[in-house]
Amino acid sequence: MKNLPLDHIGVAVRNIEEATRKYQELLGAEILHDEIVPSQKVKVRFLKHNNTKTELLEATEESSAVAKFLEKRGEGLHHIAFAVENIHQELSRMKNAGYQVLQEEPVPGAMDKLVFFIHPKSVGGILVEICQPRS
Ligand code: CMX
Repeated sequence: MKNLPLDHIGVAVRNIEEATRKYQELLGAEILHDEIVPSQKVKVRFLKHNNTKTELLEATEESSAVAKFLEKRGEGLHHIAFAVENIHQELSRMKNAGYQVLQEEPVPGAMDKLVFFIHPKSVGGILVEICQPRS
């Protein structure tokens, strides 16, 4: 089995601009990419610091998973994302291994990737995203 590389860390924030200022001041992060992801009801900003990426997530609708997270838990670590080469195969493998996969099929995510998520209750309290570039 492959040793999956970290793709990014997702952080739920109430205000992307305010969070960006802190990450820039504290870590010297650079803005890499801004996007609205309708399927996830979020506005995201990817920050790059050296060879790591942080995805800041702001909810665009009250029904967004991120809005619910902020209401219940406040700002903080939302998910950790790992990159794969065959996302359909990984979804089946993880589901068959008994992990609570939250999508039947991979869905479109930010930065033109296909993604699926594994419930935090399956992974010691951390929401895990699995992603793969579409092209
Ligand atoms: N990390 C850790 N724990 C989390 C969590 C998270 N991100 N989100 C919810 N939880 C916890 C809740 O605090 C709650 O814990 P307790 O039972 O101890 O109180 C429990 O999980 C709730 O679970 P639930 O009732 O099954 O589910 P929710 O309605 O709260 O939704 C989840 C949680 C993970 C199923 C939902 O957020 C989801 O489907 N997420 C995947 C999609 C997503 O997050 N999209 C936004 C990001 C998109 C992007 O990166 O582009």
